[in-house]
Amino acid sequence: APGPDAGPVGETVVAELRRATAAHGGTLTVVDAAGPRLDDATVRAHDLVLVVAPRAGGPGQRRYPDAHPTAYLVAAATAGRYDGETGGQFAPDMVRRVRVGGTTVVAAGGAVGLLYGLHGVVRLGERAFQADDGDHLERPLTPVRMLDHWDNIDVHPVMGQVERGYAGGSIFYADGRVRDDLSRVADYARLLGSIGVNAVAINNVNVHATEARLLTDGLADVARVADVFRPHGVRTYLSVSFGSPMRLGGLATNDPLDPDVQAWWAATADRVWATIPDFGGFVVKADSEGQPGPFAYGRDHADGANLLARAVAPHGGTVFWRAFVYNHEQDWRDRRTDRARAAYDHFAPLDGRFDDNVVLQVKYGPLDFQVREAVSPVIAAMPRTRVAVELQVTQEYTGHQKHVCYLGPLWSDVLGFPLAEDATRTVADIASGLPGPRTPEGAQLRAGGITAVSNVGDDEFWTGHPLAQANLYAYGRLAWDPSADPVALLDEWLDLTFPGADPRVRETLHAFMDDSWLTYEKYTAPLGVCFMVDPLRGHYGPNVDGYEYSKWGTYHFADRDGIGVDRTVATGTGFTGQYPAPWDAVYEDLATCPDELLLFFHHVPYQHVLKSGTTVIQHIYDTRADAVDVVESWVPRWEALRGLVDDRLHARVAERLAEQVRSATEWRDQVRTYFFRKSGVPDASGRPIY
Ligand code: GCW
Repeated sequence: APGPDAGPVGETVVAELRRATAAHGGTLTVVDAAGPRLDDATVRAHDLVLVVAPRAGGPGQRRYPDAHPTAYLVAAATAGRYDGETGGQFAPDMVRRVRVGGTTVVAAGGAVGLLYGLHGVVRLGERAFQADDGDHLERPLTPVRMLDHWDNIDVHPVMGQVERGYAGGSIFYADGRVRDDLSRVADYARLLGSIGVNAVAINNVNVHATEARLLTDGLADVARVADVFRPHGVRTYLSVSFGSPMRLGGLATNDPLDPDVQAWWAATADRVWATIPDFGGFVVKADSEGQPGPFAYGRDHADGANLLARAVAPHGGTVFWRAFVYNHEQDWRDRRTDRARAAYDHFAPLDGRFDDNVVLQVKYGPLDFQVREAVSPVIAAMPRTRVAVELQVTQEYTGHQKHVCYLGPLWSDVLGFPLAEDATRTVADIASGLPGPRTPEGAQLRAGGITAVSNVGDDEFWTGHPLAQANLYAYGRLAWDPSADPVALLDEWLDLTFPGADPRVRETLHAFMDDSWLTYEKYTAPLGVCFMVDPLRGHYGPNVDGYEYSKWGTYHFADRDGIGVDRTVATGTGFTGQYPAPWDAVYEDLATCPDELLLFFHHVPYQHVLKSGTTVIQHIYDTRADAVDVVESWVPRWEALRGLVDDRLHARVAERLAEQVRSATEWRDQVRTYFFRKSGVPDASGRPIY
């Protein structure tokens, strides 16, 4: 058994090692610092030794370099022995992997680090045991790496059970309650632990009546879910409704300044933590798309967030307060209101007013998880606020897990974007509380975190499209290390998912996936103009004017002369003015605005010449047609892999590819035809228009 301090995560490490030795040979020796010394253990080549020792300088260290097992995994304070750089002070999630006398040693400051180190060894396989493997010290850039589930308990007639879910029903809920059998959740927890995700919110941010009760009547069930996540280092969170005091507590108001409301939240939080002592906290969508919030009481979002923050603070809880607040009842005739401005206009003035345990959760773009958006200026606008960046793994706007769309490159661009302080601090730096050379005095340097909407369901392949698993994988790995190369992460995923496969499998999947996000962009909405998706099919497939005359605030303004949204300060909505230097000027000026965001920031004539040398209209024609050619070329290549991958998986991907070709063709023909009809400009390539 592991040592007294290792806890449930330590037990997972032991279980993983037992599983590994059972599958691959060797034996596992577990040395408890409180038990017999390592000298007394019989250690042979190819053995694994797990040392769990609560104290630095404890027994069991001396002989590491002398015996020659395959690997030692050293947890807890003994890790200090291997830590030259920090003088023995290892954070629990810090991992060192080093070769000592022919043995691979993984040392970590705590059981969770050991778990990550162990999964790291699994990822590397043989390479972790090569003499020249070197000495690696790793720790995650940001302490909270979260997945949000938009899962409901009830099944909605149109939305299904998981809002924006494309992989079947919820893994958490069935038959109107939390599942009795949580074995699927246990597998999921293991997956998350293996990629370093350490927080999960288990219900939809749109909190409906049944799900609201998870916070009160449902706590025992939430505790069962938390028990399943805990052994993999994952903390459980709930999405809660700001309207809970009235809805659940029978109060007359939800006003954040009302003492009864405050007392209700405090008592509720007390019960939550009494039931689940390591509970993470709350995620809140307030005053957004119809959810209740502080505006109804004339209060602002700092009042609202701090109400919950003060209730959870005594327990070490955190409130993730979403910044996705905008007018979803806009009049399309109104050209001055710009949805892209909304989050900044609401939140930037509140900088400095949020309590320490509030994290403002900001979508990466100012609109809504589009395939191409500028990075949200809110992320840089609040130096005295903890900020988390929200990504979307579920493919709401990127093909519903019917299309191959590997999102690693998109997230890598976003997280690495040098947004703040004259481009000296990236989005990931801000989310991680890292200072830059020009970070202002008094800035809040506590990490917020990185979070994303999950893409899994009870589907046989977890994610509908089997290749969409790569997005879940890449999300975890990028949240751990935002500087990781997304194509290299795809290699890791391919190795782990198709171990020992014929080299053609890797080659083919790289050919499909590496640039699949850009391919998807090329057949959908052009040059950052966004949307053009079908409202009636949940944002799937083309409908160029689908949102043009709607209340949702997402317009492209195409007419016979041109297209795009003028968001300049000079002549438009003024949105570019929300960016720090140099981006305010870069985006304001047509001459410096990057092509891919041109129509996000500017309204231009169709004959406007891009930096690429082609006109906007010809770009629209060409890229849509070229992209469909690319997707079509995948079909025979996948066919050629029949027999080289699992048959069911092959069939599922083949079925999805056929749908991707159909849908991409529809995109191509509708978009090309639409713009020909609007502009009257012929396609110089002469390809068909209808
Ligand atoms: O992307 C939009 C979705 C909504 C979602 C909302 C949000 C959960 O279309 O389904 O609601 O964003 O992020 O809150």
